[in-house]
Amino acid sequence: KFLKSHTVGIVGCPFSGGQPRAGVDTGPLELIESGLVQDIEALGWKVDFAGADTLVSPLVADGPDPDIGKLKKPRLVSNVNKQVAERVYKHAGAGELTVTLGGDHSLAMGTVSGTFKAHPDAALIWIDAHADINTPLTTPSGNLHGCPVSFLMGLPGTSKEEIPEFGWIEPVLKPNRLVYIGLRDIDEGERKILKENNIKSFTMHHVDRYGIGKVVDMALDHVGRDRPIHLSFDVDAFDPAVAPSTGTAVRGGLQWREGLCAVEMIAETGNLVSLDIMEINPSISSTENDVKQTVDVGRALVRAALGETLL
Ligand code: NNH
Ligand code: MN
Ligand code: MN
Ligand code: MN
Repeated sequence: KFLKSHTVGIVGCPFSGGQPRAGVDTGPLELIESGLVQDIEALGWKVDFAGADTLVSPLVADGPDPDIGKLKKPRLVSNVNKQVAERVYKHAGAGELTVTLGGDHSLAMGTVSGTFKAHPDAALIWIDAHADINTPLTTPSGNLHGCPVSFLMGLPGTSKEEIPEFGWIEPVLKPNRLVYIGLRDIDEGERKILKENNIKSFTMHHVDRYGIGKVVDMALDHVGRDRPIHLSFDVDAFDPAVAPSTGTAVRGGLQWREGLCAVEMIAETGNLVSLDIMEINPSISSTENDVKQTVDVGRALVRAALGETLL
């Protein structure tokens, strides 16, 4: 409906500056090397990807980058995301289904900006253990991977006047176009923001209580079934037993089939225009198998989004 061709545009973002743990920047390459492009082609999609040597850069700061208030590496995060937004817009504007491989979740500043520039009426579905809606004023950690949604919504503390370093981000996201699934680790300030802005949030409690199918149906009903969808998937939404190689694993998450079923249902609407796979960190593992399992679930999410299990 919203795509002009049966083409997947891949944006690889080897970036870890939105959080403190090294290794998440190697996520995109692991996914590519695992055979992701071949997976996509096998499902009958064309792939628009210039190769593993064309991932987003720069990966390091090009000058001093002191904290702004509590925010860590603010200029680096901003600069990388501005590039990501342009890359995503190039694909989304051409009518491709954009798949962005992270990298840490601060990258959603760029991916959502790029998608919404091409599809201003889009909805954002955020599947994550965390709400990532801290503002520069509420963030307990200063890690920008916990803040992207607040910038996209233009919450207090994120305006051009207050923080010109992020002035390129337009507040494109309305609270009623956003829905969360999988939450179970929410900061105090975030809880307040979610309530005050009436943001629909399906926590793990709702998944347990209603089942994932009903939850996704309610989520789609809430944002509307006739608009483009950007799905931002943080692999820490999964239970640590399913996706162990990630920086901030939280017990009690989605099982393998629950996460995939959610993505399949979103794919089934025919409205998916943009997908983020975020926070795979191959450096975090207690066994060799942990990394393989986490990369496998990331690949499976992409295939599910492209209709693998829809006959
Ligand atoms: N809420 C915490 C923070 O803002 C943790 C965010 N960590 C994530 N988000 N992994 O998905 O620092
Ligand atoms: Mn393209
Ligand atoms: Mn996240
Ligand atoms: Mn998370």
